[in-house]
Amino acid sequence: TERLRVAVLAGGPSAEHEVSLQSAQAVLDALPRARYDPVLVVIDRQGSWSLELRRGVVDVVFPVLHGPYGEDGVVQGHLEALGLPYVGCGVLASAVAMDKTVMRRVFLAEDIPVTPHVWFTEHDWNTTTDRWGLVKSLDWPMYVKPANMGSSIGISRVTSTEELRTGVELALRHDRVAVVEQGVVARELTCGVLGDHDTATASAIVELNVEGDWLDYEGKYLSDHELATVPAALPERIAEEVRELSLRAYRAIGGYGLARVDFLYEEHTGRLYVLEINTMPGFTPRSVYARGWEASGLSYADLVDRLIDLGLARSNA
Ligand code: G1L
Repeated sequence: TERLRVAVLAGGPSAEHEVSLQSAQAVLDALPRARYDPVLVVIDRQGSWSLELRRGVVDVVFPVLHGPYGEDGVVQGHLEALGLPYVGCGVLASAVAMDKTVMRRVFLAEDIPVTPHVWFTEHDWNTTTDRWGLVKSLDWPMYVKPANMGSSIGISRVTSTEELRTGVELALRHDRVAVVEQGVVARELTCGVLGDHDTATASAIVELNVEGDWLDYEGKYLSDHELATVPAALPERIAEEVRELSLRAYRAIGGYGLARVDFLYEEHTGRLYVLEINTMPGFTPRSVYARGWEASGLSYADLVDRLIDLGLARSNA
């Protein structure tokens, strides 16, 4: 039987260009040659593709891209327009997950708990006569972020009105919308989701044993995380709730293929908050996503296999 031609799409006009190339190599290495005939397609920093993709040239595309363009639905839409099957979430889920405010509004509409926060536009900030009023529902410390979560730049932890002002100004240099989140002291958990929109399942839960704040947030999840506990030591009732909320969050954004859902667990109140859903999580064999599935009995090679099958199944639907 013919081997499946898989284009692994990597690079892109993003700060994480190099990370993407390294991860793409891990995906390439994991593809069993008996079933797959892989080709690496590199998008350079200017946006040029090393190989033009069209039907007949490849059977399925595996995007391994980071940030705006790769992760926000733009590439997914491009592949849809070309009529090419691809792995992972579609246009809508990718775009929703990329915008912190839209993601939270979707979660709130579905009664999925999120941390207290507010959002406002650059225009709101510059025209209000009461800037303090914009955030008065929140307690210190607060985290100020650009709404578009393409990267970890533009984020600050603030503990006074003066720091708030500089933090908002920094965030608004990266996006026209800023989000201010209330800091919550809590354990950090993450859970992998895999499958189609309706029958997806959730992996073992991973705890990130990290000091302090969320400033290096992306780095914590992207890098191979030595300080992770797999599976997390949790009361069964909490573990069940994490898995259930993960699947609800996935369905709320219209997820397909995979996503990683990150949580805060406030131990003293027993409260769980969904921090975010990531449609293109770190994906090397040592990533928290892969390790969660490994603890659930799914190897990295199985994971890649399953994702490719799902990508093909969607396009046949
Ligand atoms: F296509 C998948 F499976 F959905 C997929 C693709 C890429 C999942 C996760 C990733 N991750 C990335 O591309 C990365 C840039 C975050 C590096 Cl691992």
